[in-house]
Amino acid sequence: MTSTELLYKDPMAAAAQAASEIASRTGVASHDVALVMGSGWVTACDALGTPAYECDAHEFTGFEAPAVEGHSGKVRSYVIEHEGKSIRALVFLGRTHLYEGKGMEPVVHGVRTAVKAGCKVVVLTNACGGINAGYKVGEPVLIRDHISMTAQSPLSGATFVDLTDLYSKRIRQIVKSEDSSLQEGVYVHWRGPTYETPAEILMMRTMGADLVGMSTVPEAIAAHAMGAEVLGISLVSNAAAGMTGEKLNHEEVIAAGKAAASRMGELLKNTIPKLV
Ligand code: 8IG
Repeated sequence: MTSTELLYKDPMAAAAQAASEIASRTGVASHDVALVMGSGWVTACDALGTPAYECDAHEFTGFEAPAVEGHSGKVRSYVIEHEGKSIRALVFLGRTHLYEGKGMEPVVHGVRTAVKAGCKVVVLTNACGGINAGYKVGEPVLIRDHISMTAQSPLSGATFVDLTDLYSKRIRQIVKSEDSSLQEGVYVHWRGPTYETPAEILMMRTMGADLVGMSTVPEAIAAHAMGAEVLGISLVSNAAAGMTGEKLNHEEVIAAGKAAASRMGELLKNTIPKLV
């Protein structure tokens, strides 16, 4: 059986296999915290220092080789020293999205691997559209709760997992004590790859949504179901459709990420040791 076949046939076995490969390749028997860096967040990693180990994600079981050469996700292992504590962070640069059409398994394989590798806390970052008019472009917002508009779950079978504290209140409080200017919001998962219409954004706003994006929710559910605590941080990269009269463009998203990278990097570096 190929590594991709194993991913679809037995996703937990594929994650356990990838985790043991990561342990032997990095020489770190158990990692403490996982970070998934979404678009715009990759440069925030610079604040974490020099990685102790880095390779292409597809070298591990269940992670697919890139469709376009040079666009592979990377896996890094960091040692973060802070106030006498030493934390091992497993960092995924880039993620698989539901809109790629490969199903749920590749979308949640990174976080499942991370939890199998020992991570008790999973930090999910993303770039998103801002629905709440109180947010500025370039502002990081903590995810307080979500609304799934994909009607898809990474779980199947009679696994009735409670999601009332999916985005850990304990962790949100620690992060806010580090930066009291951080706001919180409700994140909508939209499959994409198209952005929303203005009418869809009005619907979401009416439902109580603040942020909208195409990731994070399946990973949060998969990590939580395995017993990890989840932190979600969204970088507001554009005003959602119909909010300003402007069209959405990908360049704006990249620019917002670059502008906010150092603030977010410092935030991650200072908070991560306090989470575990
Ligand atoms: I960056 O406005 C980014 N990702 N669904 N809508 C959705 N995803 C996004 C958006 C947005 N901006």
